[in-house]
Amino acid sequence: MELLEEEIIEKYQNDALQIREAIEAYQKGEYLTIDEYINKGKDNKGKDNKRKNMKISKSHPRYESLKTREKLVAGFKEGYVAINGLLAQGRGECFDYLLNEKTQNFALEAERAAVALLLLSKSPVISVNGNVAALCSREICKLAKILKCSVETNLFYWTKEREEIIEKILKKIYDNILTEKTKKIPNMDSKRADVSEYFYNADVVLVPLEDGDRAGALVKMGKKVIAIDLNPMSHTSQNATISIADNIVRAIPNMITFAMAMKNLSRDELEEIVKSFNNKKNLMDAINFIKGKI
Ligand code: PTJ
Repeated sequence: MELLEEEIIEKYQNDALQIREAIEAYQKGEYLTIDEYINKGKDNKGKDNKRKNMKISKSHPRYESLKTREKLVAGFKEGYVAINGLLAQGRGECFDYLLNEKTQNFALEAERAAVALLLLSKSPVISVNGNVAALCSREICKLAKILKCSVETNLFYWTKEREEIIEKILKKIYDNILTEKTKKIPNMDSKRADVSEYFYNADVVLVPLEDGDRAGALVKMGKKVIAIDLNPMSHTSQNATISIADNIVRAIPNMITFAMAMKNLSRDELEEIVKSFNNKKNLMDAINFIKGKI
């Protein structure tokens, strides 16, 4: 491999798409900087001239899914969705297709149990990354308000700029946003380890759309972890206390409905809902459903 290609890989780090485009551009003699790459669909006034005629027809069979993609692309252009967030959505879509792009009964049960656990919690926190912010900031804040949860950003592809944009979006909607990252989750190397003291001490945390080592590390700290991940086989789904195999754009509105209906239940009733939920069985139901589709 030529030295410049190594430099490109070094420069773009984890961004496989940017690496490939940059190497191809370099081979054609037109090497792009990150800013040029991001702005190349814009005219000289910064307006998007590449996609402005793109309209999604409501009659399209995958209208909802295409609309969801557009939200992520908009978040990417606004600078707070990581480019890898677009890849993550593709990963999720593949599983959503196998789940008939619908909330299945096992997901609904997990959503109900998750709401019960959050209502029982003394110090619940909802974690928000770039994808979550683009797909459902408003709904996350609505759920947090009903359940009296704090909300905190947590980014895998961390940059100060992205963190600040997401915090600004959330603060416009909700007043309980935690921003001081003074603690580290033990035994974790990535930036995902950085959390507020409140998160560090939280008893229940909702961590949507993140796969890796954090859910396991949080469980080891003694926390109850709720995951939302379309892939029931992901590390996060497998490690969580309650794993919701559903698209976040459906899961959070369902949880809002449950929260409104359940917020006046007694602790005994909520405990009964949590006790009767079996996460291992629920995950197997999700995996068997997917198997049945293949
Ligand atoms: O904003 P950042 O920097 O924190 O980055 C966010 C992403 C999502 C890019 C980052 O957390 C990441 O790389 O995540 P992974 O490891 O790709 O895991 C994301 C998981 O979420 C995968 O298991 C997907 O199946 C799942 N997923 C993707 N989109 C959805 C989803 N689950 C539910 N609803 C979705 N819309």
